[in-house]
Amino acid sequence: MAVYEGNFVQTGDLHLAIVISRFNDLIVGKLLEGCQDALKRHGLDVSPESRQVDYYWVPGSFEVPLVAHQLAQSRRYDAIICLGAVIRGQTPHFDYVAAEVAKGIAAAGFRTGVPVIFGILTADTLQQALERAGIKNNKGWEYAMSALEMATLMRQVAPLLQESRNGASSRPPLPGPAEALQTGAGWESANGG
Ligand code: INI
Repeated sequence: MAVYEGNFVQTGDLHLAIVISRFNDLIVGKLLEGCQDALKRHGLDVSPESRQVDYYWVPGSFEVPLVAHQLAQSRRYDAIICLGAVIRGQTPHFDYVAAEVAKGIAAAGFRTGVPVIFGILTADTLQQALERAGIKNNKGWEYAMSALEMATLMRQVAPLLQESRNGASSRPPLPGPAEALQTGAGWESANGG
């Protein structure tokens, strides 16, 4: 058995990007503060001179996935944190904006293999958003912790993929879907057939 998990201590050589939506900047500014606080307390340099953390500003949450996807494709970063706030009371198209942003951020991660953290706060009211952005707790902290955990985990997962691509895996690969259909392998061998 092997257990792989991320950690919050091997942060010295991580490179992160934070994509920040300006819309609802009262809320998003607080999320950014929480996020920076967590990163700093885990050893990352978040200063303006930082070579570890870069900041990318976009007009609204809707624009976040495009930038996050391109940054992930650049392969410069171990993780990308997306920050924004979509508040139901402020827009009749809340559901469209929130759903598109969630889908876009998930796609950026899936397509590139780089962790892209969903730090888009969705709330019914401004009051609720404020509570989650510092009054009661600060979700920005959680988003930063998720980024560290995923970045350090993926440093362990990525070599497995590389090994299997090089044919150097210590375990024989399971057949892929097409191969399994052709040969009937997979289900039978897994079940003693
Ligand atoms: N952008 C947000 O980040 N949050 C919102 O609540 C929001 N509202 O209410 O509309 C919002 N709209 C702007 C949107 O993200 C785009 O920037 C804009 O539509 C231009 O593409």
